[in-house]
Amino acid sequence: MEQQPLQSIKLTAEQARKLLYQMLLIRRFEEKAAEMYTKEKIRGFLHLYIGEEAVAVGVMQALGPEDNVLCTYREHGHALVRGMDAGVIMAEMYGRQEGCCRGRGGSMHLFDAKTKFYGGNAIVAGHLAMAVGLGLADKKMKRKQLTCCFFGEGAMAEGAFHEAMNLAALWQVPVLFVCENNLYAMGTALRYTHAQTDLEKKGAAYGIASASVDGMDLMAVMQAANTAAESIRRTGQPYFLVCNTYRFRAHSMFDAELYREKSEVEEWKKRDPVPGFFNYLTQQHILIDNDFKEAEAKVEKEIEKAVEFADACSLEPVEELTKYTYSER
Ligand SMILES: Cc1ncc(C[n+]2csc(CCOP(=O)(O)OP(=O)(O)O)c2C)c(N)n1
Repeated sequence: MEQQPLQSIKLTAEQARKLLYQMLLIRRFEEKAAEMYTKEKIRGFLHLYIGEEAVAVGVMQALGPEDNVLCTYREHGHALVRGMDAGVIMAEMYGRQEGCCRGRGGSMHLFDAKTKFYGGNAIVAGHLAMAVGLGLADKKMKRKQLTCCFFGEGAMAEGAFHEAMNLAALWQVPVLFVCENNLYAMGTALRYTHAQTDLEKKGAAYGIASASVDGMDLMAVMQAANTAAESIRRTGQPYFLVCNTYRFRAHSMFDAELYREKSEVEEWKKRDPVPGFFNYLTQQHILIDNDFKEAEAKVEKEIEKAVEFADACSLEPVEELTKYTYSER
């Protein structure tokens, strides 16, 4: 499907500052998380979103507080943009009881019912079925909201993806499927796992309205997400959006990155979505250099506050560990 021209979105300086803040917040939060991981304050798994920020920020602008959001385990950025507190997220990653899941979920399982942020899901493609369920519930209850489900292209090689797409199309549920195509599923390149590498065609094959967009370009993602959300709200039918992006860091903190050339990563970094967006803003005379400095300073404070909060949080007492489980047995 053809994208509409980018010029159709005009940003005010205030909107531009908010978007720039969100982009920088994700970038710096993730850098800090990596640092805290090497200091062993964060343990277990940690998957960074650096390089992919324009997707979460861009898509989230098309959503309202009533909409449901589901993500993969690479979800810190989405949680931040959705409005979860950076300190509470950091505390969760530290495994502290003041975290959003009392430290029991960690980095991969952020969850916040208040902002309708339904994970943080570690099973590849598992949450697509949940998204269809949420969409079906909303449809049956005649609620107007939509469900937005982010997933990697690796999920599209799973049976659960095809089952979810089939049911979404069959039941006509208001779900926005957002594929964050960063070209690699752990160490496996797209071309080794997908017979059809034009991913948009997989949504279209189920009769679902489908489109692709440059996921390194925030303005383009916003435009595509607006079109998608508008289509779902108007028709009540699902929509499939592929955002072509790239992760600048390793799959997780345990990855020697032997499956791709450093030169490839450097090539993609030339299209870094954070400076890319800021350059667009200055070229369009929407913001000036000082706005970038101000956004950086504001983000730095926010992150410092988050770390201070997490550092001051406590571990759950051992005798409480079986609390909040489904069964006492
Ligand atoms: C059902 C299932 N199979 C395998 C895994 C192991 N695994 C964790 S991440 C991952 C790669 C997923 O890649 P992709 O969906 O492209 O997302 P990305 O990590 O690139 O954001 C795999 C295979 C898993 N978590 N769940």
